[in-house]
Amino acid sequence: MSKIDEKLQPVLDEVLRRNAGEAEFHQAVKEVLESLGRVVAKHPDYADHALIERICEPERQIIFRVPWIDDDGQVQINRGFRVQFNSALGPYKGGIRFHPSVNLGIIKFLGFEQIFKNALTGMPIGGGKGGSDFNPRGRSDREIMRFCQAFMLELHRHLGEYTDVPAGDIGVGGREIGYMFGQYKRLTNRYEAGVLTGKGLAYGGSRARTEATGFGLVYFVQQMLATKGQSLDGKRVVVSGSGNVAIYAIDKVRQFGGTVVACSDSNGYIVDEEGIDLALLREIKEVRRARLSTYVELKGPGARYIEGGSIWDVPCQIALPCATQNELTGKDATTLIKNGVEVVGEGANMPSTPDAVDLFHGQGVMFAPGKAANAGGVATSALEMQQNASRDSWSFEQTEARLAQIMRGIHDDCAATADEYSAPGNYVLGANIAGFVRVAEAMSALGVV
Ligand code: NDP
Ligand code: 2IT
Repeated sequence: MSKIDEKLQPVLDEVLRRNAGEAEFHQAVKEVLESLGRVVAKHPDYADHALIERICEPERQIIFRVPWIDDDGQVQINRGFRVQFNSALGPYKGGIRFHPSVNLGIIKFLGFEQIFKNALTGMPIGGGKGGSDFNPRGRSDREIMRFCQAFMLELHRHLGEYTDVPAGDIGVGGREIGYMFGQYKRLTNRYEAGVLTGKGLAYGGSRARTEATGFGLVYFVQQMLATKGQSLDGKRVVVSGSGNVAIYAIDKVRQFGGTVVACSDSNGYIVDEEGIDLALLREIKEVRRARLSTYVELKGPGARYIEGGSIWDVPCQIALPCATQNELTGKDATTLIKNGVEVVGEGANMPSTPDAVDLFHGQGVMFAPGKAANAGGVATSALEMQQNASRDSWSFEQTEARLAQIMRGIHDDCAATADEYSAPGNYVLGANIAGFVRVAEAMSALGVV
């Protein structure tokens, strides 16, 4: 288990003191600081001018009230957040999450991870994240629209294609981005396409953005397997979640010859030994917006639904957690290892707990951290911004080819950095250091701001 360097311990202590009670934010900062000991030993100048302390402190944090009226005419109050974490490399960039669990600590952890992820893409984007504790579950389409409009009524004054460019995350997909873009356009009287990404193709979206995170994750896993002379062909795979990232990870695994035998939602998981029927899954999640248990009713015998429990009990060679933070614990890791898991690739942000990551490293399981493996989504968002800036629209093939190339680049960058810092095969260290160095170079050049 990596330990924090004694020079960096005071930085962590200060983060813990200043951000009391924000457990997920503490977890994300600690993991990065544990990787940076080797960097400051080699390049002490990166610790000058409180550079690392500044990286841990958001440039700006916005919290606001979101009042809206539900279908029964009742006034509802939610809380909105946008944490503009770091703009050394470009405008703040990162998704918006609508989920009842959202609080400031969660948005800060996500914003902090986003800084390094976005740096790894090599694109000119800074790091940020936003969201609300609004629960979209069971809300009508009109309620979703009114909430998105109320949310944007405050948020719009903090955004702009050169300032801050949100996208989707949990609970925010194409529908919500459309309503937010419509409201931004109305409020500003500007058709500023580059202010949001994940837009529909009818109004400035990019082909392959919907698929990008899941596809990118599988490209990353393919690269890892290739270092051992292996491929996805014939592999047995388990994917948690059944949302945007999970669906397109399942799609790409199948294209590469693997079989995904299980996926989940927050109520339970399904097992289908024939391989998840993707058309059926998409119909249930994207069209009907129904619960995953519906799959078994529609598919009939052969598929099983298990209420509650852990999807990680299902034996597999490749595990792709694509639901949420800390969904894969040390206990789950022990089960996966016992069942012969070979590769774990994080599609979600920080889905594995620190003890799970230690177990994977200790047992020689190849492990891809989310900030590298799920970077294909935000990278394709940056390609959407490029298309918007040049008023162009690329083909699916061209966009996906760029995505594949970017994922290969991130993989090779992480692997080479891990080698350089005497930790071959440690993609966590590689990702944290490679991302950090890029941000640190820019921050040093920009002075104390
Ligand atoms: P979606 O809202 O499309 O899907 C989320 C899935 O995860 C659903 O199946 C949901 O189940 C499940 N889930 C959410 N919260 C919980 C929870 N607390 N416990 C158990 N299951 C849960 O979101 P995305 O697919 O977009 O996001 C999934 C993950 O990927 C998140 O960590 C996100 O930050 C990350 N990510 C997303 C990117 C993107 O481009 N969308 C890019 C990079 C990372 P249920 O329906 O029951 O809530
Ligand atoms: O976590 C993430 O990288 C995202 N939710 C996507 C962010 C983006 O701006 O596309």
